[in-house]
Amino acid sequence: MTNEQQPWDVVIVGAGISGIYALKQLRDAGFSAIALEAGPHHGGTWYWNSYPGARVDIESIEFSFKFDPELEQEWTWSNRYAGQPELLRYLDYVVERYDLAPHIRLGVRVAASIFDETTTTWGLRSEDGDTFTARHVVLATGALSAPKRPVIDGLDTFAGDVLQSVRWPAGGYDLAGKQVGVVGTGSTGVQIITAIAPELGENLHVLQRTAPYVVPAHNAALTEEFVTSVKGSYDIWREAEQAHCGGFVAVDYEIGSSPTVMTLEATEAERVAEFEKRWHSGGLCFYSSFGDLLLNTDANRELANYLRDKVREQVAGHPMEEKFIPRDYMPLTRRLIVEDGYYDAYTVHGANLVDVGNGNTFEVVPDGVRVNGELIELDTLILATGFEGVIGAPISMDIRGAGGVELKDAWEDAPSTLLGYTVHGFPNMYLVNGAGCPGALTQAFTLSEFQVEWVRDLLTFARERGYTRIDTSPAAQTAWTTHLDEVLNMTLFPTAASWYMGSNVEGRKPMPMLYLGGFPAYKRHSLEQRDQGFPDLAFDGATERLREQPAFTL
Ligand code: NA7
Repeated sequence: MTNEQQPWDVVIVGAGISGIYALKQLRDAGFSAIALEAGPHHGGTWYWNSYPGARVDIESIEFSFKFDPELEQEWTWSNRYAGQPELLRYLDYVVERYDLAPHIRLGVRVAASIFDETTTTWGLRSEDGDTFTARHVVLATGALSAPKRPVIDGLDTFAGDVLQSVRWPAGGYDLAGKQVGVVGTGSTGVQIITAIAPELGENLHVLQRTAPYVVPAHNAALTEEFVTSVKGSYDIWREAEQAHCGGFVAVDYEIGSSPTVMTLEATEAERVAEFEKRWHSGGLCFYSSFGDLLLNTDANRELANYLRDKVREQVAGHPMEEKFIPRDYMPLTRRLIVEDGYYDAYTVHGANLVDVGNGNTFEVVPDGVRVNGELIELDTLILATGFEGVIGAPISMDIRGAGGVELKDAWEDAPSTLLGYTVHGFPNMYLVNGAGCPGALTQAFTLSEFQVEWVRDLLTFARERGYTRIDTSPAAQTAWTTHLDEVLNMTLFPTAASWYMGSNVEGRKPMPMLYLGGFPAYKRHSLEQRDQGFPDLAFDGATERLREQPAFTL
């Protein structure tokens, strides 16, 4: 047990992409800072998700830091979409290059963080009883770090091995000769199924509740010519990312653009040509297609029909053909799934698709699973059942702000923040890639870099003026939360049960958690706040400088 009692200027919780960058930026700005990381290695998502087939769904040349042009030139990605091992090597390289490892405490899972009014510090305690004191706390705990424990009858009775995708055994797991069930056909399940189907064939049983929309990645080794061209024009790529709604822009190895007309204004031929272009490019670029796909049900239906036809082409003649066709949600309202060769798992390798949704009964028993009373014997059950997204990590900790108010109580109905950075009543605490920002919908490096630099600027502003306590204007927090809700309700996102809405967790009603106005609008609001001297933050209790009627508009 360690007792690092001196108040650090900043304790960062989490050493994934945003925690690593926060450590770099805050130390460079002269703050004493450490990062506390629950895992035995830094890397966050890219450490924990070591399951077979784990790979990023945004192109590697974009899914990387932009803050140091030298780093961009030094690092060369091998594949269009980097696999988990390569992404972890990249983060290792960053940690080593900027000498950050001495400032990361590994194996420290923060259990509690309590604000002390008398000293204006946070006291943090780990599950093992280590304690730390900090003037400021940055929660860089990740949007997808708290695994969801699915509610499945009999799950605890299973006699075989249960593997959770996000806690894959560090030394690997030998699937050879085993009967294996996979629960979950989101991005994670689809990657696992595709990776293990060639080895398992008909010994693989996919327990699907909802058929997904899967688009190809067209992953490939990057050519030297392409890498050279990107390295010669990285500034142009990065500028385009900053202006893009989701912070990533590649379409078919080039900086893409969106159609100038809306879906239903285009002719049928133009629409199909546009969708085909994105299908042949591969990846998430459907998000930057017609501007109304996430706003208009009729427009979205055009894409749904197109994607359903693409699925049908791939499974035509399969006895379960109809079960592969996604019908239960509108495409893009849950993250599109990017994978090459998913349907080959069934049509070539013979994996079994088992429908556990649509009113079918599904329970786990000691020998396997029973679906509609019929036993499927299994040795291993893989849970790719998702995460308690966005708020899962913060509310799993005992975080208590001024007056002992608990964060999980303050956020009981929905998380409320100012611009996704601060929470009223929780002074000197900052979120990065958490609730209230465009996290999950903006690529993680773009967003993390921007948010971390904003927090750094805020702390520098306060230090220069001798302020020690920073709290949030309740009126501004309400205004931001209202704006976030209004923007969300302009979109189709609320129609889907998804981790974006918190409604993938059994028993939880949908709640607005993310800002859907796009990264450029988010940036504008953040920079206005910073450049006007943070008019919605109270420094050392001085409330008279706060804006009286804060408002946010698109
Ligand atoms: P997701 O996208 O939340 O997918 C979870 C999957 O698990 C999904 O198919 C769920 O079915 C299924 N699920 C969850 N609970 C159950 C129960 N109780 N019974 C049967 N099936 C269940 O998580 P992922 O990890 O795949 O992806 C998360 C993000 O990581 C993704 O958006 C990318 O950004 C990367 P459902 O569809 O709810 O019927």
